[in-house]
Amino acid sequence: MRTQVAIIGAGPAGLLLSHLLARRGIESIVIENRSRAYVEARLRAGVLEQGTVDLLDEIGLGKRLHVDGQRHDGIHLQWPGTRHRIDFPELCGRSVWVYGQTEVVKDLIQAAVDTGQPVHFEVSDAQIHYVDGDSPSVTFTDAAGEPQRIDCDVIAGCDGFHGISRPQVAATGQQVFQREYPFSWLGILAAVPPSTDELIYAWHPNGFAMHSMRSPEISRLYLQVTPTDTIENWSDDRIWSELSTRMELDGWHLADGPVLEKGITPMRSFVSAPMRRGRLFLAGDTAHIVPPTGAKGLNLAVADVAVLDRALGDLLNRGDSSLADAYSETALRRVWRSTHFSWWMTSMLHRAGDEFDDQLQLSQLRYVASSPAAAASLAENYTGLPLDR
Ligand code: FAS
Ligand code: PHB
Repeated sequence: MRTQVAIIGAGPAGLLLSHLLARRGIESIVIENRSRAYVEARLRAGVLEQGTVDLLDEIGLGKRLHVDGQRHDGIHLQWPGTRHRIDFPELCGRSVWVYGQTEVVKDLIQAAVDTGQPVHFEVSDAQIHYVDGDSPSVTFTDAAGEPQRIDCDVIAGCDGFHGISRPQVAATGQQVFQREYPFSWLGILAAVPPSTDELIYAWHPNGFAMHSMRSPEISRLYLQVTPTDTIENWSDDRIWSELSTRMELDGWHLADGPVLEKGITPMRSFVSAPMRRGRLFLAGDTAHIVPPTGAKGLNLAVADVAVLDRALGDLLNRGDSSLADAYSETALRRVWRSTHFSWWMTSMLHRAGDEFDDQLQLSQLRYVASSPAAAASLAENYTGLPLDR
């Protein structure tokens, strides 16, 4: 096969990039090693930044988001005895939307189907070739077991943290910055109406807890657990009991109900630089991972792709490589901003140290709740800085 951009990975990064490039008249082919049903059902992010929503609206992919998603004008920070609301529009003039990543991926795949965008699911043995020249290619085995090759001008590595793209960059010199946190998140999806209209991030002596949601009927909640903890240690009853303990507030009750899904996710910060090697460009989780406390993962993948789309547009439509040559540096500026904010939110809310650390965290929480300047800083980072910063 021959195309202009071979995209590895049909997650949010790869799918959105193919849609943006098509709007510039640039052809691409997406390959994905999982099935369509698998990627559409993979339970992940829940919050979209204002910039992400604006971009989806701009390209005509925001319709269902504004029907099934919910605009949120704030979040709550909580510590024993206090629940404080951060008012986004008042502090920074922006909001966020709660709309599951599963739904974003469904909308992006449907758009690919509607526009005839080639997406090959259930491929295997994908390999990247000749990225240092100007005729790179990707080989793979397709779902029917047939060997395939895509000759292209550019390869976009959108294959996530465990993909094959980052190792290609590592082979010619890579800087890795990472931090493993001494805790993980136990997440549940529950068939119970949310007990709160807006997200609650709660500091508690037992550990962090969070209340989010997916719809008026479905709740999404998280608990800080140890990094070696296993889901077998956590019965549904124990999960609900601990969530209730950590989020309790006079006069407020956490409703429980059937747990539909539960799992434990490790927490890490990870940045790999540069995000390019020759004609291979990395975007999304393949290049960086943030702890989900700042709701940045999916939104950072979108931000990478928005920058990469413009760069490839100039490169492939006008032969101008200046934005492509600046891509890694441009993308990494926002990666580090989101990485810092995610680390800051995580460090403020998760118990991991001694009483001295506890007092620092409680002081930080009280300061954010009492200082409009501190609250505005949280608000503008949480709702997302404009994509061009
Ligand atoms: P993705 O990982 O989504 O997509 C990469 C795609 O490439 C996958 O479909 C994969 O199957 C495919 N692929 C991999 N190797 C391949 C190969 N060799 N050949 C072909 N295809 C290949 N973010 C938040 O903001 N909030 C959250 O609460 C949150 N929770 C998360 C929970 C978990 C368990 C995980 C893993 C991530 C979570 N994230 C969260 C982050 C997540 O949403 C990512 O930021 C987002 O999926 C990034 O999108 P992509 O970069 O497209 O990577
Ligand atoms: C979610 O709803 O899954 C969610 C929301 C906000 C976060 C992390 C996860 O910071």
